Amino acid sequence: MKSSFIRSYSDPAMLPKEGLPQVAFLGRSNAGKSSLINSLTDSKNLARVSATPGLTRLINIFDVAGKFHLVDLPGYGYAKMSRIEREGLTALIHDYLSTSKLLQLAVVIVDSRIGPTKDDRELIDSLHQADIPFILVANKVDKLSRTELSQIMSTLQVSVPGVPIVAHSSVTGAGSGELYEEIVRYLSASKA
Ligand SMILES: Nc1nc2c(ncn2[C@@H]2O[C@H](COP(=O)(O)OP(=O)(O)O)[C@@H](O)[C@H]2O)c(=O)[nH]1
Ligand SMILES: [Mg+2]
Repeated sequence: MKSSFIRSYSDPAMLPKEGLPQVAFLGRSNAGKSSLINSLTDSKNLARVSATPGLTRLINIFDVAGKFHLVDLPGYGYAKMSRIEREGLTALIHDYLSTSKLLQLAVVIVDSRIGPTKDDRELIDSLHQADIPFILVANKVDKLSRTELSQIMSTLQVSVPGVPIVAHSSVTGAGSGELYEEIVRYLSASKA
């Protein structure tokens, strides 16, 4: 799959108003978003995988196979961030979600070992309120036993009824094809 970095924006108002449909990737800092973007696009270093979380304040846009634009939003919920920084980040994310003309779908990445945090739930609430459809990714499932996996999957199904949930691991590659299929299926259905 041919994917490429397009550019970074610090201000959501500068994002293009015309072009391919956008799929926004959102998640807590350290939930594995960059690794997931790499595994989804079959690349080693498209989105930088960081061992120092909470350092990205930019919105990065990638072209995925000429089919859609993947919008990588800054990770939220980083503990070492000041309150002001945290609020700025939340504002940036909400600005993007409420002003983007091309946003069609969001992908919310949750660390399956931790489950949905307060920040994850708040984000999910704002997606519901803004009527933005989303797919939920239970990430890092390589860290779970079968029992733990089925527990977290049912917890998630109960908390977001009707939302597709993909169990994913960047270590094993599990779920990455499924996520891609879900995205493309959603985009082609909404075009019709
Ligand atoms: N076991 C495991 N570790 C992962 C997985 N995805 C990411 N990680 C690790 O989690 C940390 C954060 O990953 P990163 O992709 O930078 O997360 P981001 O902050 O959400 O972009 C890194 O140490 C990764 O190696 C996964 O699927 N399984
Ligand atoms: Mg990252």
